[in-house]
Amino acid sequence: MTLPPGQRAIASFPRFGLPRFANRFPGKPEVVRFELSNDGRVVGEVGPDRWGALPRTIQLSDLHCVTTWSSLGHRWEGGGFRDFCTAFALDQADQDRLVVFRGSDGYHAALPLVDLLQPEVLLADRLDGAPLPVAHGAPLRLVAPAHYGYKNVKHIERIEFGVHPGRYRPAGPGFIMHPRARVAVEERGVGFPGWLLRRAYRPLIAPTIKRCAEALEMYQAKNHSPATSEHMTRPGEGLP
Ligand SMILES: Nc1nc2c(c(=O)[nH]1)N[C@H]1C(S)=C(S)[C@@H](COP(=O)(O)O)O[C@H]1N2
Ligand SMILES: [Mo]
Repeated sequence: MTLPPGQRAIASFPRFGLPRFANRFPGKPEVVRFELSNDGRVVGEVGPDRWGALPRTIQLSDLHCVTTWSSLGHRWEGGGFRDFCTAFALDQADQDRLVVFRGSDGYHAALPLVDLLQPEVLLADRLDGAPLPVAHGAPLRLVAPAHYGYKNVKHIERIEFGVHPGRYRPAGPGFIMHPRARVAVEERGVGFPGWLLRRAYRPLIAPTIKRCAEALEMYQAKNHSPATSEHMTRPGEGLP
């Protein structure tokens, strides 16, 4: 089996992300609830009822992190993105416009609508036969397997349609976030060749995995026992 250029398979599926978001967790990971906006106007909220009424789909795919690790063969379940757009009558006319996904940890990323309307793009609430765990983006995450992990936003709390490309500022330093970040053509970043970014990123993998795992352990120690479920984090709690 061939991996995309510059990627290496790892046996595990680590929690991963920009270190500055590693200590932030969703307030209510068991409930899908997010806000929808179009062209800057809030058009409504999608809660468990509306979400539960959508057609469901299952899909197998690999996650490719820009730092070069790939985790293979995950079974995601949720709503197909195209079905989602149809069900909510979202404007699909200008496919160069961005859709911005915002996570409750403060992270965000955007893709042009044209990339999101591909059949394999999913809003996932289940992974490998179980509810999506916090480590991998509960309650809801984007699965866009043709794009690097950094476009696959976890803990979604807001989706913004119809955003003009000139109006969106990426979450990290500019060179990190390619507007499309297609794995097959190695759009790892902006302004630097893929081979250089591979070399720069590889040493960051092990310490980032460690940092993300330690933060998750602390979160679980605080939140996981039923006796303390009253103390589930509220939005903003525990932020640095
Ligand atoms: N909300 C949020 N989504 C995020 C990130 C993050 O830090 N916060 N990191 C991204 C990066 S860089 C990667 S590689 C993947 C990792 O997904 P995983 O933790 O399920 O392995 O999530 C992406 N989505
Ligand atoms: Mo990543």
